[in-house]
Amino acid sequence: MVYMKNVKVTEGGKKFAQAVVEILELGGVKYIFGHPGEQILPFYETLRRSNIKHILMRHEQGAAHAADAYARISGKFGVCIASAGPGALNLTMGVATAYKDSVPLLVITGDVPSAMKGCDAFQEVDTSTVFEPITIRSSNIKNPEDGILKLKEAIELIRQNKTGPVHLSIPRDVWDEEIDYSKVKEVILPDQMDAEELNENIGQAIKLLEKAQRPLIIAGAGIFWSKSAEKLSNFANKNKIPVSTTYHARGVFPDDNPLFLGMIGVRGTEASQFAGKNADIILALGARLSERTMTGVGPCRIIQVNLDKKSLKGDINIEEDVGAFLDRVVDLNVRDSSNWLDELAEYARYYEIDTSFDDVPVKPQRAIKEILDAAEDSIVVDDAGSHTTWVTLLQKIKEPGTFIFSGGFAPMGYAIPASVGAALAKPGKTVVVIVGDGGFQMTLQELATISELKLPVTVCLLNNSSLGIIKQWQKMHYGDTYQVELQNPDFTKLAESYGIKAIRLNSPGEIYPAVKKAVELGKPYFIEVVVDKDEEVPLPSWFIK
Ligand SMILES: Cc1ncc(C[n+]2csc(CCOP(=O)(O)OP(=O)(O)O)c2C)c(N)n1
Repeated sequence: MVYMKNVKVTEGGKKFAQAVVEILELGGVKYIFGHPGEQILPFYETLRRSNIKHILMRHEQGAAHAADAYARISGKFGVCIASAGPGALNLTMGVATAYKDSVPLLVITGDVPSAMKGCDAFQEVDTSTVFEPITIRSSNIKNPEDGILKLKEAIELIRQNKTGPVHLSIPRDVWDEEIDYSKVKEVILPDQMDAEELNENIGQAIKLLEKAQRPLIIAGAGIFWSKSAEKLSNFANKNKIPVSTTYHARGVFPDDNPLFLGMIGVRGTEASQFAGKNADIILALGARLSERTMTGVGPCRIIQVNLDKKSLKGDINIEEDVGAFLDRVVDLNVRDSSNWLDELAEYARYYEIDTSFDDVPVKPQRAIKEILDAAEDSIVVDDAGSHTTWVTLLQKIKEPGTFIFSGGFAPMGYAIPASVGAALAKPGKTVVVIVGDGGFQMTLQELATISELKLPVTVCLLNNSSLGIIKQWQKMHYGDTYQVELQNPDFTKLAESYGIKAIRLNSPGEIYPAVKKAVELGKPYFIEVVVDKDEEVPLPSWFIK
């Protein structure tokens, strides 16, 4: 049970919209990413006079992706808003993306006036039913008192547990209603795992870890959310336990630590795959153990520590923040496992990718290597497509929160709007976007947002005139391609029309200096690289079905 202490609301004759703004201000919200509409206008009117800056995205999907990226980079929760019906439904792609990767988001949508609900009113849709499967909680607000309670609960849920988006749907009339504070109930969050069960499971986990002969830690993004990267390093170093990370957790354990084995799962390194298949005990910390990660895991006992109850599937489950768990095991001493470490030393922790091609059109792996080298001090935001594989295989990550991508839901079109949230989350840091020509055309309208805010975002568009990864799958499964060639516009002219400086590159030697220069300028910049349309990404044998 958790009682929310930190958020107070000034009492007396206050409209709900005003109270919402005050609660958000007190909750430390600096930015709200959104797009207005009739049913949320009272809230916009109040926002106009607040300290919170509203970022006008050009599509609600962009608002959700920007808020998601803001959260992923800052480690705080993101906020996105939209109007009723179409506005709300446009948010869903971004909300689902955040849900899949357990990103804390507060999602607020307007709704038709209470009296019209259920009357098939203009723009009416049962938003909560739509949002229910893609949020940890979705509520229809009935009155201001209920709204205050649900908002405080939402903030507390996402701030403390950080396991996904919470949605509130607020009818137009409720925004303007005055609150009767005597009717506002106390916030009570559902209990987490029963304390007795938790202690028993922790006891069992410690016993197992103490006698492990071939232990492996799988570190997930929960380490980032709980800001426990240092605790993880201390624990692994002290006990000499090797560490693999999931796709999302890249950066939570230093690439240059000899205990680091690289990523595990579908894109796993040799060392991680071997360790996962041969470990006797796996300690999964803040990882949801998706089917993609589990392709790298063999028969063994799994201790899973995760605040997100829905992801617990280990032999011993500990529903707890990973940082709190690591505090509990600080004195633990596992057996000497030097034989196991010697065995693992035989296997590669990095991918061997040849990028030395000088061909024109440029090979995508060469282009991406040049871009990543030039972006080494920037936040890199990646989209979904064949370029994602090259980025995954080539990128070395120094610290958490410097690389984000569209994750477990993997929508094309994530990267451009996400760059807006990423840039605002870390002022002073530059952002480099890597996106394909297909994904770019799904959310390119956010170039307007980037340009208007003069954000230090360099967009690197890899133009292979096709939906590259789908083309590759079609060839592999059906021997031919269908509906995957793209007739593209002149991308540089398009970017220039948004007021963004743009260039097109055709040869490999031009890429590094161009990206470096763009990053140093610290202004919106657009670089199109024309790449080989027939180059395919390597597929690991366990990925080919
Ligand atoms: C919104 C959405 N629609 C469809 C897909 C399926 N899909 C995944 S990657 C891809 C092609 C991406 O093409 P492009 O952005 O040009 O990148 P490339 O593969 O060529 O590097 C498609 C259609 C998806 N992930 N998301």
